Amino acid sequence: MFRRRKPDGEVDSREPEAPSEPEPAAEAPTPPRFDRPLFAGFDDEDPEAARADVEERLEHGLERTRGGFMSRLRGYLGTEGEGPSWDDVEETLIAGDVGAALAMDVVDAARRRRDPGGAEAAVRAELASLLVPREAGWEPRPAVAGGPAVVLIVGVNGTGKTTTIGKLAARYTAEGRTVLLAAADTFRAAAIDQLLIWAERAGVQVVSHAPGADPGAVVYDALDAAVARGADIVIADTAGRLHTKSNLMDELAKIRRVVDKRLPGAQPETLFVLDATTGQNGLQQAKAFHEAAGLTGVVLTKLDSTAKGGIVFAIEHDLGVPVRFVGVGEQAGDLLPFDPETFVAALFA
Ligand SMILES: Nc1nc2c(ncn2[C@@H]2O[C@H](COP(=O)(O)OP(=O)(O)OP(=O)(O)O)[C@@H](O)[C@H]2O)c(=O)[nH]1
Ligand SMILES: [Mg+2]
Repeated sequence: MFRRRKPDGEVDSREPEAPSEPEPAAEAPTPPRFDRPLFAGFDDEDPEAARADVEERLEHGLERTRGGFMSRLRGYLGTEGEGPSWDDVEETLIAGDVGAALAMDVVDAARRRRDPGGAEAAVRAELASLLVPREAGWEPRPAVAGGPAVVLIVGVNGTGKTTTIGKLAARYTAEGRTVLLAAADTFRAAAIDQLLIWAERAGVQVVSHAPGADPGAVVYDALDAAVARGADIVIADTAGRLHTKSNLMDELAKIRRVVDKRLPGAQPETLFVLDATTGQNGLQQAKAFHEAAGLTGVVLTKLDSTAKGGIVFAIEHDLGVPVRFVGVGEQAGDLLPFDPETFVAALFA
């Protein structure tokens, strides 16, 4: 089923529909789908409770990592007597996806530190120092008066882009913001339908064109619609798979030009979605996207599915770009805001 662009530039932004199912009987409009407590880290009411909530959920999401390389690491670092075998520490960091060069640097610096807190405190401090500084409570903000905040979600196929958009839409809606989604992954018809399903769950509108349509035109129309409707945030899904890698990068560059044309100075947040289970490979992809598209943040998905969460340190250190959220499951509430201190505390908890 194709969602066509109507004549005169009018945007087709219908509610999602099930492709070939018979029409369901008319139902009352769905009530608000999400309670605020579903989403971790709202801090307008009780910042301490919000922080504790994120920490608890993160510890749970990091269970595999904590039982995996972190458990071994803590075992080596806790050795009494003459101190740890630093070779074992280094190997364990590499096994946890911190990366070979970085693991060596961390160990060298930790040894030199002669931390009065011991080897664990030294490694912990060195790991924490790899994470880039950031403002607390970051969120996408409009850069142009009267315009929406613009978020482009990019990354290779299957990493969790569409799911992350669904989670973000639900989260920001629960915060009381108006979210509009742009179905700019027009490469596959199923991608549009998947976005529509998430949009329905979150109760947000989608601007979509037919499969195969120009993604730039979808984004342009979404920005138009957002301005007309006074939406607070536009989040654009983009293709993770095109015929060639250069097609993919060209398309992203074009989408950015379209944003600039429709909302000059909009400074879109370009969030790279990285599947934590792909480890150092994923990091190489991130670097390629960063060169081509200028990433402003990373969303690390499937952290719940890996025992090697050390990739966080490698990404931030190598890219110099902050992780903004981590995905710890497939449900709407399974996206946690990322805070370096909380993350390191959860790893070593
Ligand atoms: N366990 C877990 N699964 C996740 C997470 N995020 C996404 N997934 C799953 O990963 C799979 C791929 O997610 P999608 O959102 O379709 O990925 P995508 O990047 O949009 O994929 P393409 O559109 O094919 O490029 C789905 O089965 C999601 O449920 C996460 O944080 N944890
Ligand atoms: Mg997708």
